[in-house]
Amino acid sequence: MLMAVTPQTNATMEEIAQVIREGSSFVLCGHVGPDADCIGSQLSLWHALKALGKQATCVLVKDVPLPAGLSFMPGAEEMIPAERYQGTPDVFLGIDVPVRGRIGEAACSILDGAATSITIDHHSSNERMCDYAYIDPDSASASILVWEVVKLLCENPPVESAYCAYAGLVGDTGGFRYQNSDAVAFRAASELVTYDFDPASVASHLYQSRTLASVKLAAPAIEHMVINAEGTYALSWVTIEDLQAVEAQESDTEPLIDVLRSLAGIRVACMMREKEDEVRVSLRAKDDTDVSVLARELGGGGHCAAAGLTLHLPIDGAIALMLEKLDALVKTGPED
Ligand SMILES: [Mn+2]
Repeated sequence: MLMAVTPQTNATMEEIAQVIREGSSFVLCGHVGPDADCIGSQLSLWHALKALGKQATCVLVKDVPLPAGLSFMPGAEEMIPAERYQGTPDVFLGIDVPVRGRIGEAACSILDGAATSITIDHHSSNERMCDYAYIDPDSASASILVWEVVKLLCENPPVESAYCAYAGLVGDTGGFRYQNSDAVAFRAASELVTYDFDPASVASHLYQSRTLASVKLAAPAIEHMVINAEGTYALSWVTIEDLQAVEAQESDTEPLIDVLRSLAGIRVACMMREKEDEVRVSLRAKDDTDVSVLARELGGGGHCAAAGLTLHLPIDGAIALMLEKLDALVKTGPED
């Protein structure tokens, strides 16, 4: 681990905890297209704020229901779309998100109205969105950073805070399978599971609760799969028609990239989803190949091993472009 926090970081955990202690009303917001870490890290802190008697609301960037697979987290039912939030909080908390571009207009105006603002995150970026920022790209999840703040705030953190932080960590490490599963992540996990909850229930909710439509979508994804001659990357896609054929929701496509990633020899997996007038692209690396560089080149972002982007192209054009970019990416080889 060479670098811990980013240059955008301008506050310690303790300074952030102090700003939180002084506030009385809070809005917590994650990124668009929330995942388990995004929801888990917000809710972990939300439960702590509630335990401290603070007024706190978790807002969703878009007015769409939470993916069904994430609603198991305690407090998820109380999250509201940002545009329905009324008022101006003392503190805006951007959690698992470092840039305004990923929180949407409604949350941006809450942020602008807040007396002060804090980012706790593990995505690197060149922008500082909030007054106070703690951003550690080496952290496996945002939730274990949030957990450190929770422990500074609460002498006895509520079990829900630990549960949600653990769920975020399991989500962002793929159940401790990805390269970000480092000693810090395992230490946090071993501490979190001392709280009174069943760790296996998190795995069951995240990995063994797929919809039938989602499992059926693996068929077209496998059918479309393209693997390069060297067998080092796999690309596939599902079309709007594929989704309609099995009555799938957008969130049903999430686990498909794991089908590609599971192939032996594959270094990079690329899963694409056709939408109304764009194509959503997910990239994953199994070695040190930095897929976030490619994502950023095409207007997206993310981490070294997990990144995403949106192409405003028809699906055929998007496939051709990604094949060309992936050829170039795997030619450069992983960093040593
Ligand atoms: Mn995250």
